[in-house]
Amino acid sequence: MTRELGDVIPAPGEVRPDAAAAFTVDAGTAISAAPGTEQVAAYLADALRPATGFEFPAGDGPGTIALSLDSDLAAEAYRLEIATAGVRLTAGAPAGLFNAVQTLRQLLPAEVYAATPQQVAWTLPGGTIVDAPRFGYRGAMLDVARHFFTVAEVKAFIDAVVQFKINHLHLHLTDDQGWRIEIDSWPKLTAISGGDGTGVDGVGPGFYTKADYTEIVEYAATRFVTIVPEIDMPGHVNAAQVAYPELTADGVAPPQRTDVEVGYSSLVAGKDETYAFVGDVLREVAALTPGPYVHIGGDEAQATTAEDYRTFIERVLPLVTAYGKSPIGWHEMATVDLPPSAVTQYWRIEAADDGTARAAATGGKVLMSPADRTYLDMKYAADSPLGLDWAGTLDVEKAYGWDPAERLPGVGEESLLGVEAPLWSETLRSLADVLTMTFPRLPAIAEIGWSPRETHDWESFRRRLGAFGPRWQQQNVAYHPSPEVPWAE
Ligand code: IFG
Repeated sequence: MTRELGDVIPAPGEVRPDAAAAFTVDAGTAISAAPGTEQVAAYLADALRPATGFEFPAGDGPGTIALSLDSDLAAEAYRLEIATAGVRLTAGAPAGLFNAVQTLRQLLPAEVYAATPQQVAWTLPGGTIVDAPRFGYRGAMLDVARHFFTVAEVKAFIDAVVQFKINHLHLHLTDDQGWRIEIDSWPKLTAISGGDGTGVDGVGPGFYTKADYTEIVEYAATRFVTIVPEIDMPGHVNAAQVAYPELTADGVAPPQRTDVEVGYSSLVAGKDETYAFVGDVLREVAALTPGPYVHIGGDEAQATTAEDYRTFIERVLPLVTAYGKSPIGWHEMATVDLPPSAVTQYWRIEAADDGTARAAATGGKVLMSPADRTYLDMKYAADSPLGLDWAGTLDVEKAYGWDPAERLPGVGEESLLGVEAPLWSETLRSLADVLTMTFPRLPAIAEIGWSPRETHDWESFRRRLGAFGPRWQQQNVAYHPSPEVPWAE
């Protein structure tokens, strides 16, 4: 049965249904790509061909799906017009057209995600949608240090999350249990700490060569996703110290760690080798990263004195900006005076120090990831087999039921860069585990990041969410059948 024009996640800003204007895609439907829209037009054709079996030739005139750019619209904004004469996608830039395509796919029957031709009427509900994001940064984070995920798995994750207009992927590349990004000037980082026996429970070797990382970055770019690499420092560095003992205070390599403890390792703020190491790593990672951000971690530095922490962060921040990037750090970083380009990622649940609010007060942007609402590694319920529960359990309603502008006193709408849903992998062992923890809670965070506050409504969201069960089944995307969602058949 035909979808309703408003049955989209994230909820669009403006929905004007016109039931008399339904359009049916058929074998004769052509795609008209105005200059500058060719990449997205090709993506759209590739997305629709398998399940429809239609050719989608290039063509103009009535009955086409027409893509065009309109500089009056913001880059990620779009207008989607569905009429009996044809479909028009208009956006401020290709990224906005890509967002329009995600909406269009959601308005086609669930079979549109099938890998083989389906015999259904490909009818789109008539009307017009005008839409634009509330926040520019709508992110997911994948911890590839505790458990390594391959390039193919990361690509599959990207393809799943962009359907909800997520446009940043933060990769947590290094931690106590593993180092997952090749650094030419420090080869033992991956040779040893990306090797056998690394990861939680020693589950596994794995690291991205520079070519692998570039393959991820380039694939993400074709989906208008910005990659944000994280090198976690000064804590969470046991893997680096196993590989290079000169990074420790006593020059003795610590044992490899495969447990889930945190807060026991620290780079040495007073050693010059520390900054030679950090400088080389940041230089090489920045050179591989076209996006504007490099994340330097900064969390849980219990093994670093407050003074050493300050010394370290103050010496490292200029290295990030020297390589042309804006630093992001977990909010402990905000105990130090930050440059205006620095972004504070808020995560703790107890009343945090006022560093984040102070950073916001001086014009710094805040990325909202409160663990009790956005940490997708939290168990759905007490008896969930996967996940942790130190921030409490997290069901869909709790992931949906908050507003980032209301979370921290002193951090209002104008200070927010956006939201991000981190997925830590201590308890994850497969892509299916990743997807089960991600869906259906990530769509809640995606709607908070994209939709106007006045559209925020749990009953509407849970009803719209119910239609995605069949859509994830068609894609073989493992999802958790949360009992709070009225799943469609
Ligand atoms: N906190 C740690 C993560 C991870 C997480 C698991 C942050 C910023 C708990 N740091 O979250 O390394 O262990 O939920």
